[in-house]
This record gives sequence, structure tokens and C-alpha cells, in this order.
Amino acid sequence: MPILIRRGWEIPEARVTPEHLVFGRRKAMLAGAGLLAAPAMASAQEAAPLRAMRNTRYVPGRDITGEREATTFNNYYEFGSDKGISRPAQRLPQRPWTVKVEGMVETPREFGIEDLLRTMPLEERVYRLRCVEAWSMVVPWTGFPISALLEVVKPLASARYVVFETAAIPAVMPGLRQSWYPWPYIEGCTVAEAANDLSFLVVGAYGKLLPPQNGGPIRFHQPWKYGFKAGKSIVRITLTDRRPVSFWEQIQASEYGFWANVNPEVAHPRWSQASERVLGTNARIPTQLFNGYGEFVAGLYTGLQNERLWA
Ligand SMILES: Nc1nc2c(c(=O)[nH]1)N[C@H]1C(S)=C(S)[C@@H](COP(=O)(O)O)O[C@H]1N2
Ligand SMILES: [Mo]
Repeated sequence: MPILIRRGWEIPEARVTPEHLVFGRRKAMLAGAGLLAAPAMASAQEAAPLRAMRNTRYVPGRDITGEREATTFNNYYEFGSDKGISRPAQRLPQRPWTVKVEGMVETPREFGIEDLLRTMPLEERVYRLRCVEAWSMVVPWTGFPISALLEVVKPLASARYVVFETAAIPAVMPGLRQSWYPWPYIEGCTVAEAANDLSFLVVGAYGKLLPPQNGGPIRFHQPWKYGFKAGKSIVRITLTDRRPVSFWEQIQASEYGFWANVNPEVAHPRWSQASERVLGTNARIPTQLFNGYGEFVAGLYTGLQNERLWA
């Protein structure tokens, strides 16, 4: 997202792993995890298959974005502040990977990613994603509602917020050297928002394991909110009674708030949110209130008129 900050990171040549090693390592990792399909992978972009039944309740109403566009045009500031981070992001180790779920819960637990893949009710959902920068895409994600995970750990009645902490691994993330950013990337929502069926923990895309540049092995997505709410590569989920101050909110609270629900009528301080550019096309289309998911989520916000609900 274009904010005040100059770019200026560059991976020193010596730290870039030669391509064939990256590919080899990734293949070995997946094979070790028992997830590699029989044919050898042609490139790091080709992750192992992960199939699940499509949930037909949520229809995107638009064409699915090409896999190539969705997996090579990314916001992932830990790897750099431009969109072309898909290659360096292949260095993010995907196994072993654990997600701690803790704080105000009856049974805090650490989940291995394989456990989640095996035990959670995986399904495919084709969701729209609207970035606050006014571009959008439509992606077939594979994942499970976060409510299924919360059922296992049982939030206490006193818990009001869910906080997502994402990976911060200096050895592979050159963006972390931009020390003026408040790493790690934190995001959050209310327990009521998390309980909504749309709130989805994503472990795959396009019928394959989620690639690291899109937040593999596990990221969040609430499709009625701006994309920056969707923390990538999650390592910790904390239930708390304190509203978190998210990464972007710490940087520029006037532009990136806690709620960040999509609303075409509320402009970003520096640009209009009335329309969006459809990734992979030249089309510009009108943006919809709650990104078109109002029928499922508008009820969450009755009685909250005093909150800054939009970006
Ligand atoms: N950890 C982390 N998560 C992140 C970001 C980031 O920079 N770091 N960018 C966010 C933004 S601004 C958007 S629009 C989406 C982009 O997801 P995509 O690359 O899969 O399209 O990821 C979000 N999650
Ligand atoms: Mo974004």
C-alpha cells in the first residue's frame, strides 16, 4: 500500500539463494511432509494439490482471477514494499509450521499445520478480495471457518477480540530490516466478527497448498474488509479483551483503522474508494458496500454507529 515510506530494501546478492536450490529445497520440504504429488514440480509456484468441495453459498459474481496474476502480484511487506515478491517469498519455510492459539481460552493449544489440514473441515470458497489500494481479485481459497478452530480452544466469555500475529523471520524476510515498521504484522477483529461464517482461515488456493507469497501455509481472510486485515503466514492467534492496534494502524491510524469494512462512499484520505481495478484485466468496476457481503455481515455493526467502521 503506498504510504509515506520510501522503499529502499534490496536483497544483497550474497543472500539470494540460487534458484535451483530454492526449488530443490521446497520440493524436499513438501515431499518430507508427504504432500508432494507424484510428478516433480516445474517451479516453486507449483505447490502440491489440496482439493476440497466448493461451498456454493458464496458466489463471487465475477470471473476468477488468473492464478498467475493472483500469485505474482502480492502485498507482503516482510518481503518488500513492491508487488513483485513472489520469488523471494519462496524462501519462507512452510514446514514445520505451528500456530499457537492462546490468551482468553479454556484450552490453549499449539497446532501443527498438518493437524489443521487433517482435522479442520476444509472447503473451497471463491471470495472477492478488495485491497484498500483500489484493486481487487477473485480467488478460490481452500480453508475452514475460524469458528471451527475456536470451538476446539473454547474462548472465555470475557474474550472480545481475536489477534493474529504473522511470521517475522529476519533470515528470509528482507523487509524486516526496515526497522521503522512495527513488526511483526498484527491484525485483529472482534470475537463476534470471527464467529461469522465468512471469517475464513485459508490454507490453499487454486486447489493447491497456499503459496508463501499469498500467506502460506496459513492466512486469514474476511472478504467484506479491506485486504490488509488478512494477515499472512500466521504463527499466533490470541483471544483478548483488549482491542489490538494493528500494523497499519500503528503506522497511520487516520488511513487504516481497526474495522476497515469496505465502503465505496468513504474515500481513503488520499484516493477514492468508489471503484476498483480488476486484477489481470483493464476493467474498472464499482466497489460495493461490504464488498458485496452485506447480507451476511451488516448485522454485526448495528449499534456501532459511533465507531469508525470504514477504513
Ligand atoms: N503479514 C502480512 N500480511 C499481509 C500483508 C503484509 O504486508 N504482510 N499485506 C496485506 C494486504 S495490504 C493485502 S491486500 C493482502 C494481499 O493478499 P494477496 O497477496 O494474497 O493478494 O494481504 C494482506 N496481508
Ligand atoms: Mo491491501
